[in-house]
Amino acid sequence: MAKDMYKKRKERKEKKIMENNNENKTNINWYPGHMAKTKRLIKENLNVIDIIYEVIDSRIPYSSKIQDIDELIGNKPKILIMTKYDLCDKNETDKFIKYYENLGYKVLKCDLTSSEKIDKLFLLSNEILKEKITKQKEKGIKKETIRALVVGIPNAGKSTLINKIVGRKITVTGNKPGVTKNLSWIRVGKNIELMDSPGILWPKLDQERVALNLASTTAIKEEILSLEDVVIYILDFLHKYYPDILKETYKVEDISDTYEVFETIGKKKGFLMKGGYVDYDKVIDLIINDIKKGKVKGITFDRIENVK
Ligand SMILES: Nc1nc2c(ncn2[C@@H]2O[C@H](COP(=O)(O)OP(=O)(O)OP(=O)(O)O)[C@@H](O)[C@H]2O)c(=O)[nH]1
Ligand SMILES: [Mg+2]
Repeated sequence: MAKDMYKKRKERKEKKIMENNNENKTNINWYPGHMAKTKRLIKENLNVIDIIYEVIDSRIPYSSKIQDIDELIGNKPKILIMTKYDLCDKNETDKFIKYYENLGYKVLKCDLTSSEKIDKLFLLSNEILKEKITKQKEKGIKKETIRALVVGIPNAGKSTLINKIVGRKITVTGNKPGVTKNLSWIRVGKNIELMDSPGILWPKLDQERVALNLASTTAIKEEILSLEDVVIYILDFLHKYYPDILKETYKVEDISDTYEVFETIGKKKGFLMKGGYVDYDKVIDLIINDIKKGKVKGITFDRIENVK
């Protein structure tokens, strides 16, 4: 029964691949209305915003960067905040930090779950805005409040960042995309205001690898890519770049037969259905959750050599 199930799945997958090959490979055209709305609202609010805090996920330092962000935010001063640094492969992610710094970005890496304060963000913000504030003072304009817009893809940690800055849970967070629904101003102390925003993506997820990376880190929902495809991608990726993590976590070395891998993991975990067959869906959920909850960490899904 389990084998039949697997066969059916495999056939479905192969059919899908054939269809994709016939049609221009990946054609994931997914852009919900609320993202278009968020972009419009950001544009409308831009004139009162002094600085942009662009939040990206350290595990996908390329895939989580909104492609058309500069078209959206113009040439406003900005800081690139790399969250989840505790979960990434520092060696690989640091290459991206250098890359972005070379492009002129101010980059701040952080673990928002740690107790460490994030004062550096304000020092950096003041440093970046110093000239503007001085100029305005000369013109007789007293700048009372710095307004920062927090922007990024879904689930990157925007609301968690705001809670950390404020020092309490002022906005709702959650390990799934689409938690924040509206734009809202949050006052921090006397002279800083932050604007939280719902996650946005680019209209076309036209690079398959980017789409899979986003799904692997729970930035896009299941309806866009099947969890099974995502898990097969994760296993392949671990096998290629992190064989030790694969071996240590799942006691698996050879992944040439996905069916065997699911069997091995399922049996070890006791994910058995009636008749002793392995429940593949449970195996799939396990792997997705291990990445999502940071049980499997030290992984960066992007590679600098793939940046176009
Ligand atoms: N380990 C770790 N987890 C983090 C970090 N930052 C955020 N998270 C977790 O990531 C998940 C998503 O965080 P949110 O702040 O809700 O993300 P968001 O960008 O506001 O997401 P949306 O509102 O859905 O767009 C939460 O479970 C956070 O606890 C970090 O630096 N390290
Ligand atoms: Mg949020």
